[in-house]
Amino acid sequence: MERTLSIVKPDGVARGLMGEVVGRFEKAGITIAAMKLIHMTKKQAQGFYAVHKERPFFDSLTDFMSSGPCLVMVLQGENVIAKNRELMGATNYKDAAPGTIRADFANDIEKNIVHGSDAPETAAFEIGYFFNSFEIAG
Ligand code: FUP
Repeated sequence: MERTLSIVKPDGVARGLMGEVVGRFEKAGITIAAMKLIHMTKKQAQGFYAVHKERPFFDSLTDFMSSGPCLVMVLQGENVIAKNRELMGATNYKDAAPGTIRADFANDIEKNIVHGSDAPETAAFEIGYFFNSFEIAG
């Protein structure tokens, strides 16, 4: 059993894609153990993406992530970190496999609809960033 953090980013929420993304998780047999809407401050977005603080896109990315509400979710299941990343598709929508969320809906490398943790250590940090243990079911 594994857990991962998923985010429908501000562009996905604004474009009405929450139901689409959640539906794909449900159809894939992934358990949603927690979910809530949050609107991050710039500081909170900078903390979330601290690993990218030296990258040229950091300022723009954290502006975007604090520009509107996000749907944050804890997904649970066997191999769910990899499964979620498979459903999301590659970071750059141009490289994303057909049928993935990013291939189907993204048209910008930064505003790419969804986020998913990439490893067990990052999943633990990212889940703890948004949820306490009482908020996670299952
Ligand atoms: P991912 O794990 O697929 O979300 O991708 P990364 O952690 O590598 O990047 C985090 C976010 O930074 C991406 F979702 C979008 C943004 N990004 C850019 O804006 N430009 C880049 O060249 C790379 C990433």
